[in-house]
Amino acid sequence: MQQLLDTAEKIRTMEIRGAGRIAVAAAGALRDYVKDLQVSSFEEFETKVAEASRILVETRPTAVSLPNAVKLAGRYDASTIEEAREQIIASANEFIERAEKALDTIAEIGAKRLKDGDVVMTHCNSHAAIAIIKAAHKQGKNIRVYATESRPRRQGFITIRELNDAGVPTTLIVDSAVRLTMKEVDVVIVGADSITANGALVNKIGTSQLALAAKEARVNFISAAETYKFHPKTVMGDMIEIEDRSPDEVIDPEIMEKLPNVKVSNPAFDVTPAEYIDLIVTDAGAFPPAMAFVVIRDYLGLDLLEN
Ligand code: RUB
Repeated sequence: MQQLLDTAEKIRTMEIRGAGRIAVAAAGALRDYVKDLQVSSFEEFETKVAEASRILVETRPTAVSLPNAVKLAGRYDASTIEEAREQIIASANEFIERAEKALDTIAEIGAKRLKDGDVVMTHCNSHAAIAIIKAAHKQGKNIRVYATESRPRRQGFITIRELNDAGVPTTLIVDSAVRLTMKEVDVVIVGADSITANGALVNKIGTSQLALAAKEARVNFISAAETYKFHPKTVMGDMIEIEDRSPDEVIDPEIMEKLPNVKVSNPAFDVTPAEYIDLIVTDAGAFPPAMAFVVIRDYLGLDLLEN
């Protein structure tokens, strides 16, 4: 259990972050927990797996990759402990493998949308978005990137390091420079934490500002999203919770102490409506956002709706 609790803590504190990474880490943690689980009855096994799944899912509320991963990794249809254990280990390994392959497929499909000489803007740090940029660069296309800083956690610094290491010419901008810079951009590529049944994109706070500026400048806006980032429960009308994080990420607590009339709001994600999105590049193909329900039904399965 300690290992699973450690992984949960790393997700909560964002030592492990990004929708894809937290999904893979959670699937691996559940698998390793089940491997060593000592119980005296099948009922106890079921209770303990459900409890471990809940702990992982409750670490962060917005990225649906997390509950989807835990459900897909935790799948079993067995009546003995040993059978169930084997099935969960196999399901988790299958999920992790699928997640890794998905990035390669997204890179391959997405790179076709980039032309030699294109200028790309990206936001925060998305492995799926970066996979596309790197693939196009590797194909010999001359790609330049504008990467936003992404306050308050500055995940843009991870992005510029990764692009630097790949040899992609990159310019860092502060978040408020997005609209001014958009006139030099050919395509925006961002990741996804969740995609709803009506094709809306939930991603790092500020993503919707890139989308607004892109629409105004007639720049294509693409989201790179593995199929496990589509949100099954939104089919039933469920709303996605936007994570509210600590004010300490935005302002030094000592400064805050001296400002008794000031509050800090620190929402971590925002929602970009479908009409601002030209294309969602997934491991099942590149679709317009209007196809989101079909992706949920055909590639995830509506059985994910069950608790
Ligand atoms: C990360 C973020 C990323 C998506 C997609 O937010 O919003 O754009 O998670 O990333 P945080 P990836 O840093 O708060 O986790 O493509 O790597 O899954």
